[in-house]
Amino acid sequence: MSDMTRRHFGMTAAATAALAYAATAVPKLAIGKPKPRLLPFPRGFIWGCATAAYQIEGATDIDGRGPSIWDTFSHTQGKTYHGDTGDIADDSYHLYKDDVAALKALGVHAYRMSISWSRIFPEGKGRVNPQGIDHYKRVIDELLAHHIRPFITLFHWDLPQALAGGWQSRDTALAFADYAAFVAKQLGDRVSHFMTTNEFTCFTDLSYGSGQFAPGLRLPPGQVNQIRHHAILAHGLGVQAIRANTPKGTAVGLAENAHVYVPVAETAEDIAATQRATRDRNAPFLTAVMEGQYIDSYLQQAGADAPKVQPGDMQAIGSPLDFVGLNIYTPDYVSADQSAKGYRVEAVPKSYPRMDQPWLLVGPECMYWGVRNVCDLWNPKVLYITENGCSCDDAVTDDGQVHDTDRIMYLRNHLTHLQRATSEGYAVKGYFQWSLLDNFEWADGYSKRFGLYYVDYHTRKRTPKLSAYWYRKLIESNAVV
Ligand code: PNW
Repeated sequence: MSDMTRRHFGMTAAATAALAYAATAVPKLAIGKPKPRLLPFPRGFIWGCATAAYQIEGATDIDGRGPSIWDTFSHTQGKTYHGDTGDIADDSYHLYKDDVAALKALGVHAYRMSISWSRIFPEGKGRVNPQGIDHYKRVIDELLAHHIRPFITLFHWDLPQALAGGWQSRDTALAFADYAAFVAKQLGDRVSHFMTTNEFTCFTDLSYGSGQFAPGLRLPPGQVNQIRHHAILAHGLGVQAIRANTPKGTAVGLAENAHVYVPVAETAEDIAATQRATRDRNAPFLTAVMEGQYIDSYLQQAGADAPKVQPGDMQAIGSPLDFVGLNIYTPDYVSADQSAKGYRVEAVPKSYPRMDQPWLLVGPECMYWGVRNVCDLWNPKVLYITENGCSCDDAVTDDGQVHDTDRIMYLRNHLTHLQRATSEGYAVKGYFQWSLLDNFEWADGYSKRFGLYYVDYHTRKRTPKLSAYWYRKLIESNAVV
């Protein structure tokens, strides 16, 4: 230990020597002993992969599908990287049997996929397109034939273009409930888990506020707050519609990318601060859903821009859930302070490590703290990690393989921290890696690869990356490997 370090930790020379002795002595004692199974997950833990319709299906013009706002947006000049669109994507609409075989090869127990609303209701409401629902029945039956459980997301951002006003209109929440009721009735005999919506912020704030996602509007905060309200109302009405149209025992939840706060130090003060931050900063979305109310700090901050709420809305929004799905990628760090709020969210230093994506900060403790803070605040019955993964600069090398050791590093570290949550008894029951395949990464088009399988966008050939072999081993062992 250098003098510098010793001084930094305020240690005496004797203490330093003792530490040095312990460091050499401990490994020696372990030699020759049988190795315990490191970091096991509970029995029955569900391992899966996730995708979303517009990102993988292609076939946008086929079998009666109506256009969605992502067709319009991606075909608008300058909105996506290189003008990429989901017109073909992974062509999973046609190649779904290959996708199921890919899932089977990984040994997953479950597959989280979404349904394209405009395949079922080409105009968003009213007329049903039977070919749309038939397609999903075929996909789901293929999964079931291979003993893979479908987890169905009803809305993953591809809103039917025909719905006038999109999420600006309260009617869209009502149309969503009708769509949810129809799909639940059609698929409830073979699907045990439904999620209403995916990631409120992305289809409200990023779509109508900053404009980086479809429909690409930049509206003032008051209007965005109203749009947020319509989104969580759609979720709440959707929960009721699914319940009313499925057999008893069907599990209903959502998939939400709540902000996750990691304590700077694992002390009582900083931990309490992360809880305050979690409740406060997720106020328009997860907090409202879990508590059935907008908390005072949100309403005060919004002032005249607060959402207009109709009688019964908050009750629907707070409909009890069977599970909460968390999409967890990245942390924010929080410490306790003397402010009225009682916490400070730390700014992100320029040198903070990232994966191949500017927003993808590497902080695997977010897995543990995301689960813990949500459980400690709201005690949901069950949690699933409905997404976690990263984009990497993947390339097929001369040996025909993709050696994505950086993805393995990212996933292994996140799962190590998730294992901590399960070992402490938090009710997290499953994990869905994002994503099975490289796919259309929204405004980033095909420039960002998140898959366990590499997709050649000329041939649609799928090649398992090194991380796919690793994930299979992890599932086989039900432990971090
Ligand atoms: C999620 N951010 O999106 C979505 O659910 C997926 O469809 C997507 O492909 C995946 O994560 C990877 O991006 C996010 O800016 C988009 O922090 C943006 C952010 C987070 C999640």
